[in-house]
Amino acid sequence: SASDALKVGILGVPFDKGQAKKGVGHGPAAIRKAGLLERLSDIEQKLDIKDYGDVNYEVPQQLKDLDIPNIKSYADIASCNYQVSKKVQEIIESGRICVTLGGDHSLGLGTVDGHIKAKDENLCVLWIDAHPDLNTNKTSTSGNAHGMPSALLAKELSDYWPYLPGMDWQKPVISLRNIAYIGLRSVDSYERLIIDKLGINAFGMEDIEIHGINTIVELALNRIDPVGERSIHVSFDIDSLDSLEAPSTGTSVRGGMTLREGIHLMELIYRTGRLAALDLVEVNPNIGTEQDVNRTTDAAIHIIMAALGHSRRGIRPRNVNTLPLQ
Ligand code: 4U7
Ligand code: MN
Ligand code: MN
Ligand code: MN
Repeated sequence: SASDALKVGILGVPFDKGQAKKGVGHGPAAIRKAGLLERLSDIEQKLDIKDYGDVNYEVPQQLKDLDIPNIKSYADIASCNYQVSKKVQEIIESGRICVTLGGDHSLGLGTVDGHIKAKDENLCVLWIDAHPDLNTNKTSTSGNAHGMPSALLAKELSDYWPYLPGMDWQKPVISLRNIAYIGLRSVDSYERLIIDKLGINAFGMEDIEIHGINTIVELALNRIDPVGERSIHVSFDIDSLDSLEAPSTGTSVRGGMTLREGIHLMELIYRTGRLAALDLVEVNPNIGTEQDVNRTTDAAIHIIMAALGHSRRGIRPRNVNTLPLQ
C-alpha cells in the first residue's frame, strides 16, 4: 500500500564553482538521464518520490565583487548554499529523505546545514570520501571550496575562519564528534593535524582492509551515534570509490572502495531506518569516455538504490507462496 512507501525527495544542485573543472554541474542531469527515477521505481522497498528539480540561486547585490582570501568564487558558494540549505530543510521537514545530486562537494555545507535546522541539531554525519574536506582558507593549497565544507560545518574550527559575510544563515554548526569519515586516502598535512589533534573519527582505506566495511560502519555509527537515536546524514563523494569504479570525477584517487563496499555501507545505513539525507556528489560527465561516464552514473545509482532499500537478495512475491502453474 502507499502507506508503507518510503517518502523521498530528489534535489539537483548543478553547481561547479567549488572547484575548477567544468562539467560537474551536469552531474544531476547525467544521473537523471542514466535512469535514476526509473530504476528507483522498481526496487523492493516501495517509494513515494517527489522530484524537486534543480536549485537555482542569484548572488545578492551586497555580495557581488566580494572576495574572501583563498576561497575561489566565494559569493557563489555562499549564495548557492543558502538556497540548498533552505530546500533541504523544507524537504526533510515534509517527512521525506532528501537525496541531493551534485554538483561539487561544496554543497555539503548547505545540505548538512538544512538537515541541522530540520532536526534541531539531532543528527550525525558520515562523510564518505577519499578526502576529508577539512581545509580552511588558511590551510587550503587550492582555494577550492569543495575541499572545505566539513571545516565550515565544524564547531571546533569556527575560530579558524575569518568573518564570512553572507554566511550568517549557517548556524548552528555541528560538532566533529558527530562526524565520521570513511574511505580516506588523500589527506593534506593540515587536515591530518586537525584529525589527530581533535581525535576525529577518521577511517581510512587501511582500516577497511583490516576490519572490513561492515565493522567499520558499525564502529563509525557507534562513535557518532552511540545511543542510535540520531538522524543520519550521508555525504557520499563518488571519489570514495576506486577510479576503476567511478572514473568520471574531478579528483579521483586510486586504491579506493569497491562498489560492493559502497553498496554494503548504504545497505547498513538503510537498515538503521534513520537515514534522512544523502548527498551524491562530484560526478563529472565531462571527464572520461562515454563508457567511463556510464560506469560512474551507474555506480551512483546503485549507491542511491541501496540507501533506499534495494535488496540484492531479492524478495519473495507479496502474498504468494507457490510458483505459478502453467
Ligand atoms: B573533494 C584538496 F589539495 N584537499 O583542498 C584541496 F588535495 O570534495 C582536494 O573531496 C579536495 O573532492 C577534494 O583542494 C575535494 C587537494
Ligand atoms: Mn569531497
Ligand atoms: Mn573527494
Ligand atoms: Mn572531488
